Amino acid sequence: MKSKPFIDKIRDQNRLTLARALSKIENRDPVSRQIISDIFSYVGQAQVWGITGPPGAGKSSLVNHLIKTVRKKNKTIAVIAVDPSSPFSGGAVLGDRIRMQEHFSDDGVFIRSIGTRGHQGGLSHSTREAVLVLDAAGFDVILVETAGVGQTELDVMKLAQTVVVVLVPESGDSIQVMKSGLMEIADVFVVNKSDRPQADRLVRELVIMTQMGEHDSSEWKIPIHKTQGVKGVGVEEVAQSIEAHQENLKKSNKKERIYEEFLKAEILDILHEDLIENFNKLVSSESGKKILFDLKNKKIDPYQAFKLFKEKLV
Ligand SMILES: Nc1nc2c(ncn2[C@@H]2O[C@H](COP(=O)(O)OP(=O)(O)OP(=O)(O)O)[C@@H](O)[C@H]2O)c(=O)[nH]1
Ligand SMILES: [Mg+2]
Repeated sequence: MKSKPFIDKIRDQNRLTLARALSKIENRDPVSRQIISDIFSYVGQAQVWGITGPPGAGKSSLVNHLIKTVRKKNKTIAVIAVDPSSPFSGGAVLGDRIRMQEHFSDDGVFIRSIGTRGHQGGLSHSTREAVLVLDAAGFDVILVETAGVGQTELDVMKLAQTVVVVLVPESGDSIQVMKSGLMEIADVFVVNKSDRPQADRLVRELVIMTQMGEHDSSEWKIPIHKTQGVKGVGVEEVAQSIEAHQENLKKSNKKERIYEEFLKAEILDILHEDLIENFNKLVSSESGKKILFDLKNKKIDPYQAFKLFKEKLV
């Protein structure tokens, strides 16, 4: 019996095919270009949620309960846990496995982690392409979780339509939130571990901070929720705010703009990857070596060398 074509297996949400496709993408295997080309006509339907915040804030615990709210509505969900520090992946990291294991036998839930595999800069590229594949596969919601507050995490969050920023009382005051760049990307704030002291103080600070950022009464007002991730307290309200934000995006045409930015970023990443690859080939070729030789001997300066490379690259 002839096996089904690749795209049909993706559309069937065949676990093995999805896992293999995502591994190729994660490894930046040249095959991933063909994968994206095969699936692209099916993308653009999914809601893409991002969840970020300091390590250990309780994001995965919250995601575990958010999955339940999505499933209650009979919608399907794919979760991508992005782990910049880990060269290992190909499955969920151990902690996530434990925290989300109750969903592993549910066909409507797909969980996968993505590490760097030594391609630090390519993490948002891999994650974006993973989102494209899962979108084409027909998942209603794609949830991307990143841990940390660095540039990589902020870059990855750019691909989400709705970003939930999770903070905890002990992660410091709101000044640190301002400095970390989380303020600019947050559509919904969550103060998790609200069973601990100081949670109310952080909420009050966030209320003041978000009000300072509002200029226009028609603008989206960033909601602030108190939660307890392990028990799921307050998660229903977070899910409602995410839905409200998605509605707001649709009404204000912002969803279109976010999608355009998403696609622009994809082209830019392809351009970057392609240039680097060609440059690396060229620099070790005979003509590349000649340019380097002339540069070393000061026959040309770095900008002239760049021009010579550029002529050969395009
Ligand atoms: N006290 C308390 N502990 C919590 C709460 N939510 C999560 N935790 C605990 O916090 C720890 C980290 O939870 P995770 O859900 O793994 O946090 P995370 O943000 O996904 O962690 P990383 O992905 O490693 O950054 C676990 O030990 C949880 O049991 C909460 O509301 N209150
Ligand atoms: Mg986690």
